[in-house]
Amino acid sequence: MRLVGMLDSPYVRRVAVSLQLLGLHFEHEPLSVFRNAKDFRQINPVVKAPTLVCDDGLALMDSTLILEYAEALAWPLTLVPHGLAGLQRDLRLTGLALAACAKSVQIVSERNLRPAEKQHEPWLNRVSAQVLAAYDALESELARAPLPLPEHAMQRAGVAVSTSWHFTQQAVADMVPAARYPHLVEYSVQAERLPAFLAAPHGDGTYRTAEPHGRPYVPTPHRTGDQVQLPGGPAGTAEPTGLPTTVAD
Ligand SMILES: N[C@@H](CCC(=O)N[C@@H](CS)C(=O)NCC(=O)O)C(=O)O
Repeated sequence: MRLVGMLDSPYVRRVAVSLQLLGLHFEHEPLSVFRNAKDFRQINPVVKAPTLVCDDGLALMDSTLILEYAEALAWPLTLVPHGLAGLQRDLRLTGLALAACAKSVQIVSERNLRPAEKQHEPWLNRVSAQVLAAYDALESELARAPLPLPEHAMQRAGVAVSTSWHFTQQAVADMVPAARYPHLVEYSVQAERLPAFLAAPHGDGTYRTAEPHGRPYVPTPHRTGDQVQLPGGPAGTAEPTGLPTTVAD
């Protein structure tokens, strides 16, 4: 499998981290949807990051749909919680995180792609309010009931929340003051220490699959009651190219 897209895209990073947590091997091609649009188009004419080129050559897009495919591949490993209440909370947090992510990306695009004289302040204000509303809700959720410590359990919502928060802080921190979100900050700090996150650092780097040893985290198998044999998964290291990070692409 090949994951195409830059790790300065929160969606690409979400997929890279999740694939690793699920123990799925993949190669990473850090193509930019802007700077490498021509090459990207050869792989996926729609030029959307992330794109996952499956082993049979079919290209999937959209992080949520790619992760649905990954979950099917990784069975019985999963990042999705069992039980209705756990699933509901996971969906609530993941939805908020993806909304915060989408609105953060819109701010980056407005600032970096649109000429200054054409920027529309009412639009920026609207989007900024949406980002803050999403993070306010996430902060309340974490204050009310903390997510499990990342080193003990990292599930779909945990990946979405931490990759989204990290992206926002890297790209539009001035719009979302960290001091207002202590629970999110603490959760993100812990998540970013996990090997799966360290292997996919925000920026222009390339995720690389490393030796299949040292993966400290084993996702929850689907069948909790059974003794399910969990396959060994890869750990990763990334080698940043040192190129400057510009827009989320
Ligand atoms: N909902 C999509 C959003 C993906 C997305 O918007 N990716 C951006 C990069 S951060 C992209 O492909 N931008 C190029 C474009 O839309 O033309 C997902 O979850 O994958």
